[in-house]
Amino acid sequence: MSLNMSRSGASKLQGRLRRAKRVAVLTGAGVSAESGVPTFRGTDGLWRQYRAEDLATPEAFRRDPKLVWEWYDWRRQLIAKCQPNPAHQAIAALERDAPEFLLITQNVDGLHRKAGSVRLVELHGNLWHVRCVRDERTMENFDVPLRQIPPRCECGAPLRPEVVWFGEALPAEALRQAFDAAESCEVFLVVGTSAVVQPAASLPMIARGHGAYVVEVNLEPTPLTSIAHESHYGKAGEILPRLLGFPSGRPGSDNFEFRNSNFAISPPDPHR
Ligand code: BJW
Repeated sequence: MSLNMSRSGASKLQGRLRRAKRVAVLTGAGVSAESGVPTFRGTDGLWRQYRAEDLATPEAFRRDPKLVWEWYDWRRQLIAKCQPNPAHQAIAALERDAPEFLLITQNVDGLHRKAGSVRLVELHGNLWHVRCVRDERTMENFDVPLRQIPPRCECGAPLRPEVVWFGEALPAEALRQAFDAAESCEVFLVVGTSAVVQPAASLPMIARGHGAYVVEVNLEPTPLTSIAHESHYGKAGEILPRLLGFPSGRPGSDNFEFRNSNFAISPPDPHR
């Protein structure tokens, strides 16, 4: 049962942000959905059409690198046409205002960077980076479509996408920064993730455990809803700019109201 109780009222987020020295944001596929990037687990999600075991594991790549690369080539072609949306832009604007800030994204599409985010870690890698399976060298590759499948390194060995598949370790430095931010931030904002994939899904719990004010934006309740101080249900591109006080995508305007989002706020915590 969710601890949140539904009632209309003002979000405390902007006040918390004004006072906060350290802010962290965790994003998932939902933040890019309005840019046209498919999510994984939604009604039209990738895992509804494809089996993760066939495409997003090291075993799948060893078994059939051509099939895996064809899938990534299709996604790269689709994502190459996508632009950041107001949710990406609001997060980039939030970073410009925050003394200490970290954007922790599970997304591999590169849209946060395109929106102007700088202080970010990509926990699950980047679709536009490739890695040699022989010498582990990584490089950028923006070929759309790919010239050959699988693409090859100068050394002749196949390249793989520089993304994190199930059963693989996340990039150590990115993970360290993400945990540090979760443990030290005063505000932790979670946007557009189903919060089922570990270890990313633990970060909001860790932040909450260390005293952060946790706010979630999603189309629907998630496993995080019960621990979030505020949950806002609706499209991130519509909710976030208003929630953060950048209704026209620009920082500084404070005049937003909760008209379209269903807003749930937790009961006050006497220990905070
Ligand atoms: C909107 C919206 C709108 C829509 N506005 N909202 C502990 C317990 C159980 C299992 C494990 C565990 N620890 C590890 C595991 C195993 C596994 C795991 O978590 N499995 C679970 C699924 C059960 N984790 C791993 O294997 C990880 N590795 C690991 O832990 O290694 C340990 C190790 C250590 C040392 C040595 C070796 C190993 C790796 C996880 C890798 C995940 N990879 C993928 C693919 C990346 C590459 C690619 O893109 O091709 O990452 S899977 C996929 O899921 C992708 C995503 O980043 C990730 C999360 O998905 P996300 O972003 O949450 O998307 P959705 O679709 O699930 O949700 C979208 C949300 O948005 C929904 O809630 C919508 O409602 C919402 N939404 N439109 C706002 N407009």
